[in-house]
Amino acid sequence: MTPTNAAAPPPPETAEQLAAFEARIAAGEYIEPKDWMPERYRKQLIRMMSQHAHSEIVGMLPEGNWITRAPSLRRKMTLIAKVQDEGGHGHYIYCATETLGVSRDQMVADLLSGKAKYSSIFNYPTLTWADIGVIGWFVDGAAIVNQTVLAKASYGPYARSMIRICKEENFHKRQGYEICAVLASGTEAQRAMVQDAVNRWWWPSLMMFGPGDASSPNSEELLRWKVKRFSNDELRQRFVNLTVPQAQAIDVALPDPELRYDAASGDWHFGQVDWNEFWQVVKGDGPCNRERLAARNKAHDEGAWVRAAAEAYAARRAGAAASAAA
Ligand code: FAQ
Repeated sequence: MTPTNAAAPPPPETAEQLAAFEARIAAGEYIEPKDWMPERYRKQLIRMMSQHAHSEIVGMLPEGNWITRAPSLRRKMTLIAKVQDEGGHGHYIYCATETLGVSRDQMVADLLSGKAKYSSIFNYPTLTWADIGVIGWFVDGAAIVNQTVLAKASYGPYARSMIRICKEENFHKRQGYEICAVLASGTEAQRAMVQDAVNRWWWPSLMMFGPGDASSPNSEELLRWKVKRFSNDELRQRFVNLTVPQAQAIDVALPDPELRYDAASGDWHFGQVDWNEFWQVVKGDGPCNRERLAARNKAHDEGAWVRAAAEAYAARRAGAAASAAA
């Protein structure tokens, strides 16, 4: 027997529907929630956007860890604002994902059970204050490279959610780079601290762009449907090209002996990413995967009373509105 709450299976897709959809994509049109879309497009978007939203939420944890230990009031205020922004980004993207017919409860349940993925980068620990600078510089810097392009993704709600997010990420990157610049021009100990953080975060930041193009099963479809506009390797290269001069400007070394400028291509050639480490982290066995999931579950459990109170309030208001209308 079909469970009463099971969603009806989508009707079969016709060749005409698919052709009309592909033509809209080819013409550069945005696809909106009520438009017809292939089931596979909807599923790919739910996968990618929910992972993105989870990343923003889990991404609050490594930096949140330093709010109580920020070295000055100015730094503390900036960090609180940044971490709050990331929470906001998660919520925009969850809202945008809900337009595809998946509930927020389902997405959150998948995160909390460990079923859903989130960005590998947030499974690394923040050991010193310099890590906060380097996260802003590298992690938000990488996010900007990726998300500026997603602001032109073919799905309207996703593209639009990226516009404000990118503006805020720009501020995050600047504050992070400024922390690094100050430390890099400070005492010997401060210089050593920022260099150590750069050494630890550089390679995991390059992993944020996903596996190399030859090992990226989703890219072909996402590029065809203009959700992605550039491949994982193209965006990784763009990030390296942007970041090398920034490191040079503050006299910090990037931990890659193979890094060299290639005049012919105009690119900075870089060494081999450790893909074994990447897959280990993605599969749940990174330095902080368990800690991150435990923290999200604890926050969810401790927030149960807020959800219950909000529901009771909404029910009371609905009751009051019904009696006023009667
Ligand atoms: N971590 O076939 P592909 C931020 C998975 S936001 C974990 O290449 P795709 C802001 C991938 O899901 C950071 N898993 O996948 C911030 C797939 O598995 P599946 C998040 C990864 O989708 C800053 C499998 O590997 N940004 O940082 C990763 O075509 C500071 C095969 O990969 C976004 O999510 C990874 N790094 O390309 C917040 C941007 N890479 O699902 C707080 C949107 C790949 O088939 C503090 N997403 N995988 O089981 C994207 O642009 C794409 O989804 C990629 C991956 C590029 C991440």
